[in-house]
Amino acid sequence: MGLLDGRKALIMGVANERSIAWAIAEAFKKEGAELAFTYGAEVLKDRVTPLAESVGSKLILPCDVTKDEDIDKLFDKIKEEWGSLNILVHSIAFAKKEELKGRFVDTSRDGFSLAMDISAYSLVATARRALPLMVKGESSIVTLSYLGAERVVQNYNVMGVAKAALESSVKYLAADIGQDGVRVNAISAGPIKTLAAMGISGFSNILNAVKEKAPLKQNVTSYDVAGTATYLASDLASGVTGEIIYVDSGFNIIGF
Ligand code: 0WD
Repeated sequence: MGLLDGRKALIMGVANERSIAWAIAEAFKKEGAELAFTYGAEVLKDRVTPLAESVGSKLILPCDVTKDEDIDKLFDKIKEEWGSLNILVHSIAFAKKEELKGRFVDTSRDGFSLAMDISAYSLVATARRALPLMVKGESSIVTLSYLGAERVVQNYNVMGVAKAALESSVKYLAADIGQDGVRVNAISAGPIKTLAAMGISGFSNILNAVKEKAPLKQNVTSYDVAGTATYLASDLASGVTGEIIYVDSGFNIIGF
């Protein structure tokens, strides 16, 4: 018997097989979940489709989270095909490359809004549409954050501010929709070499620092993150909501 037998999970944020969302999808599949996927841009369709099909998914839908009509259509389709939903994985973030280097003080108005919109507001926008479909007492929303939300990480800049908004949104959402029997949590993951991470200037220095200083003396993999996502999505975490859970080899506890 799997931890997620009979559960329906919508996975948002697979760009390729290195994506954290993909490792989560594989782990969910292993535990018996039925999966649907979204892709954020038409260019990603050809990459996401074979991956989704390899885990038996028939629902592979477009959704650019900056467009309300895309989100509406996505959840209309989920309602039509599934009727209900148990798990929403939000593994989406974006900032313009030029904002992920240099001085934070130089952040542009456009760059700030775009990072906030895609990386933080999209959680609220998708949760609102998911909520009417979610099964009371058996539903969970999981998003991905990073330590840069609460500490200054060089070059992470506006994305750190967006992650702070995301983590706060997790708490406000959890408090708001707990009454609907839906839990909301974030995983604050250690650095992992993915497409999104490669956009951060000096990312390999971050990987090296974690390996050297974290209690476990190694970097995490997307499979470490997927394990915690599976727990949060399952009934094992039935009493857990509004939390930011670190999966970072313990790096966040280290002071001087
Ligand atoms: O070190 C890391 N990789 C960490 C990532 C450490 C801690 C947290 N995270 C977070 C990221 O900030 C993000 O929230 O994990 C989440 C997933 O990131 P990832 O797996 O590292 O990166 P990636 O495989 O690039 O997936 C992010 C995806 C996008 O990929 P691209 O590379 O095309 O930007 O977010 C999606 C897209 O699939 N995305 C969108 N989806 C819908 N609408 C949009 C959009 N407008 N923009 C980006």
